[in-house]
Amino acid sequence: MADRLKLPDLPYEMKALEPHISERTLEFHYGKHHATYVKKTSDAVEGTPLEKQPLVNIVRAAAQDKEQAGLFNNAAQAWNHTFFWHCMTPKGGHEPSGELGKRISGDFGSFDAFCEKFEEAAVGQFGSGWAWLVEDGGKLDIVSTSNADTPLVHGKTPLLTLDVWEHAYYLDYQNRRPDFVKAFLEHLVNWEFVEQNLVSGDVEEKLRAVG
Ligand code: MN3
Repeated sequence: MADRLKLPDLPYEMKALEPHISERTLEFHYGKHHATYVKKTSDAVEGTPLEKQPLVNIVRAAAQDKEQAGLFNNAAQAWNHTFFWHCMTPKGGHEPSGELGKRISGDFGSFDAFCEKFEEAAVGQFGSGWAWLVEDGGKLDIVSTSNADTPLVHGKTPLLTLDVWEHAYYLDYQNRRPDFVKAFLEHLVNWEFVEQNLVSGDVEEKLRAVG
């Protein structure tokens, strides 16, 4: 049983991702947008059977019920954002080696081919959404989702994500989403986190821990 949902700590300082993502962006993106998704989710489940459930269970339960679309949007955004923060680290972005490097080369041809396909998904997502590296039936794949939608409810295991809502980059890059995507891949991706999602332990436990 989990405690009442609260905004998880960022895994780094607000200014740690500069110059690629500014402190000001994180003050709004984490401190306002993410905080609001968490608060609305927490308020919505208060006094319901979902109240003490881990966030990932709330996301999946809400996805099953059309009348819970509002809860789904807030809960999925709360989960997606926490996952996204962990996908980045200061001085990240180095080409992954080891098991993950092999899997990326095997399934996409090369790391460069992976980057090209991920960029296409992130830049090509029309309007608000997310680009993802997922594991799907034992194979790595890249997908994009709209608004709050998340691979968690499509039977895929999220390994890496990038938020391409305008609020993620507008203060730093204005309309230049491709520059934001490039900076993410070249300087920010926490491949150690991605590899942990891929190869170790109980995936469900990891997904619960993120929330
Ligand atoms: Mn966002």
